[in-house]
Amino acid sequence: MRSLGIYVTLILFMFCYGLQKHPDIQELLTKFLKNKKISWKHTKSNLKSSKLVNLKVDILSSYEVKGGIETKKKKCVDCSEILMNNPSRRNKDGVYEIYPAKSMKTYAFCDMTTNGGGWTVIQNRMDKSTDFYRTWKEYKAGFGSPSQNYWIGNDVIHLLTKNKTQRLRVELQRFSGEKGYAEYSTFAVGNESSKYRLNVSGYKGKISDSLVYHSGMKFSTPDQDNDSYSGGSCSQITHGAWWYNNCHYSNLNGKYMDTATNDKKSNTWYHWKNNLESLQTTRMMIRPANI
Ligand SMILES: [Ca+2]
Repeated sequence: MRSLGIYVTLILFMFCYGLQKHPDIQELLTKFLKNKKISWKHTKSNLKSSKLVNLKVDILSSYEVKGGIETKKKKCVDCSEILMNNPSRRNKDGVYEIYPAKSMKTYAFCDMTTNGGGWTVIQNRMDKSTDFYRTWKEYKAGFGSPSQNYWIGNDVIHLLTKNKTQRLRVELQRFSGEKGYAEYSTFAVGNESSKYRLNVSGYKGKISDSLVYHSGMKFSTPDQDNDSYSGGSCSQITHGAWWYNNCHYSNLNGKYMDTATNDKKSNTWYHWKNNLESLQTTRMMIRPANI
């Protein structure tokens, strides 16, 4: 009896301090984790026995699993879809990858905070480091950096607004620090053959409307005059690229000034203060209207 006790004690010793991996659990884990990008390691085993002479033992093994189960990455059309698929992104503003079309990947700044988030920023200006006086081709493709100054591109804006009714939110800040916004319940931009024609309506907000005057107009750049002013190019005269009419009440892609200046060439929103004051920051962002 005494020798059996020693024998069992030796087995116990092996299990308790040998840190053996439980074979069944190992097999289950291996099967479960097959083809998954995940790493795991055995960390601890415990043996429990009620009597020294009883060889029926329970072994508890624990494993530390690192990584996550690999799932196929969904290609989200815009920031609202990213948020819908991954609610943990709420309040996490930043640059995200979006797919305005299946084969078209681009990067956008997503406002995941304002009024529930899910906004795709299509225009952002914060300083003069990026020149916005650019050609048709550059406005078509987009330019700048999504985390700083940028225009997302007219083709992208068209793709994002062609299938679902989009809401537009324009956020402005004066050099005095005063902030304001305008929202439009409908915002859409046509394709290139329509010259990216603007369709915008349904204003509400704090800075008065200065955009509906441009609804129905084609986009114009310094090298493409599609405006309704017969005396010249609004784009060249007012140093911007916009859906000029005869010529503008808003010119958010106009020249960036270092201080508040009344100048028709500046990035301005006329009806906010009924002047052509240049603005310190501007942001245009869109989100499906049904959110
Ligand atoms: Ca003209």
